[in-house]
Amino acid sequence: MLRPRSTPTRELVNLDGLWRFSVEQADRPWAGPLDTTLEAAVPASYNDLFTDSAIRDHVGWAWYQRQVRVPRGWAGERVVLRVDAATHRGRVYVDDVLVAEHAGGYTPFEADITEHVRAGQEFRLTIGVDNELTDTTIPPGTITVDAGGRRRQTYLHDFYNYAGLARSVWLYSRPAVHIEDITIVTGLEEGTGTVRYSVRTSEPAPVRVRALDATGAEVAAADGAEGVLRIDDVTPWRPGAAYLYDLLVEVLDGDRVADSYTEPFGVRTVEVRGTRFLINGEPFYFTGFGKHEDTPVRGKGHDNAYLVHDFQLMDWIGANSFRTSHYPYAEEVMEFADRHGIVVIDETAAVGLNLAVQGGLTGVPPKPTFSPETFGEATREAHARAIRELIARDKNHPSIVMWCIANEPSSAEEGAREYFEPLVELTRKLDPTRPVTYAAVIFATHENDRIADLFDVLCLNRYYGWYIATGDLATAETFLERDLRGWADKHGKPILMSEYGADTMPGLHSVWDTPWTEEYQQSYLEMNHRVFDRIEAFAGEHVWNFADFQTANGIHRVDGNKKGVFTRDRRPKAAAHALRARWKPLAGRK
Ligand code: BDP
Repeated sequence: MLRPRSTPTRELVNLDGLWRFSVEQADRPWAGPLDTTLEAAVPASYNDLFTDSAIRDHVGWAWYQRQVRVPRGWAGERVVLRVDAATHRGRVYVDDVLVAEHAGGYTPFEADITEHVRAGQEFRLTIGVDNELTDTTIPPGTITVDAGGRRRQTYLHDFYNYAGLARSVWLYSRPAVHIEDITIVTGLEEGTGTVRYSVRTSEPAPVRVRALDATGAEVAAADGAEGVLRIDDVTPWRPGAAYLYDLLVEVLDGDRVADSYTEPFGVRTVEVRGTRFLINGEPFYFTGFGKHEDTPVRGKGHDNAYLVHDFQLMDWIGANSFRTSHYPYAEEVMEFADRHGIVVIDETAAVGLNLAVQGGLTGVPPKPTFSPETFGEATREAHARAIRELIARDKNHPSIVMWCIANEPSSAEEGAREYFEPLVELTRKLDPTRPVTYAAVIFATHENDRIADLFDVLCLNRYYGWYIATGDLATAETFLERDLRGWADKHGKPILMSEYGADTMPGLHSVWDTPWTEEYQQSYLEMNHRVFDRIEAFAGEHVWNFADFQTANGIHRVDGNKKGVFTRDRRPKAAAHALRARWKPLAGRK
């Protein structure tokens, strides 16, 4: 799905701002003006905006509404409404007419509303957003009713169930005959870049494409909806040294340009060879974080100030990459990574497909994770849709080097292989060019995991010294090394530590190995690094987490998860300086 852009043939109106808001009309299909005095900011999760816990803990539909005027110059154009994300399910009404419905809280959807609006006139736009999670949503969850008759949402993932319109809403115009999709796959042959492109149009029409370099000079051109461009003396896209070209695509109607759209791209290759992860044929060692979209007040609301600042901090600390744990991030984030040479592992929202975590450290599930009664056919369908939509949205970003299709599924359980095999196949069919991975939970060992061989890279989440051998780093070091060597010996694939971390209260200190202190977080990370450096197959390290983040209430959480190397307001804990000392020089060494 193309991102809405202003082009010579398309106009764009951003609908962010203050919208009327209500959770009162709960589950009623919407009709009519909203009776409310509340206003909610868009983009932002609604939960933390208000002081009312009934809104924060609301389970079900919430309603956003505003008036929108269609620009008067749009007569004769198609008018499209685009919602970047409605978490987790969205319904869009133009006046009283339902024009779009979409499930999946982190991918965009749009509706052609031409038949329902008039250029120059206003319409009432209402967006309903449902935050419910069930056995058949991605991510999954369970709704219970408490003693007081209130509905409660529980879930198996460790971040707060923020909901609402956390990303932008757009109105744009496009011509009747238009470009629907563009796919770009690049290759490098000596000094020449190959750009395989394919353009889908709304109806058969001649297509012309031109590749422009960063100065706007044309470096290749072709006619036809599919083909290969060759760029001599190409400047590749490199980690830390981004270079972007533009693909200018035009649909022709005789001599007239009916539609025009520019898609940026970078020329780079990605490959797994033995235990190495190669970008442009050169070994790449990941340093960085699992992140979250999470800030005070906004919840998961996209914010360009935090975007810039987070990337500044990542640069300061020597991080060359991150994983979009545990859902696709805003498209602005992906584009920023493209422009600044930051490497991304792009993850679906399939987090919590694991009932074994309910068994605590025994790892024994109270009921099977993969079964028709728990996560079955319908869950897998929703999961497949999440994969399709992620790849459809993100396939052209050079920064994205790998798809991560699930976080910590119960991969040691019966049924895991049957559940995952078709999903891995689907991912490879949709994008044969990028490696595929999943992040393996600590209960999945090299001995009992049933799915690792289906994937290209072993991403392991390990917490020795935190959840296991708490406060005993010597024992933790032995456990960790044994665990990692087992995986390395068995699979001969690159290993990336996709999560390791220790909760840390800023300002708490000790001369001993005391969990929660700043010193302990540092010693914990150092212990991990000693082990990584002894294992040949290591291809990278992503600390959990970049910053502290909000979670559901729980006795093991102190106003959220405190494993951040930065606090929630982005101040460094002591470990940040230690990581910086390791990572800054690493770039040249590994
Ligand atoms: C891992 C999860 C991550 C959690 C983390 C933790 O992948 O989402 O936040 O543990 O416990 O199991 O801090």
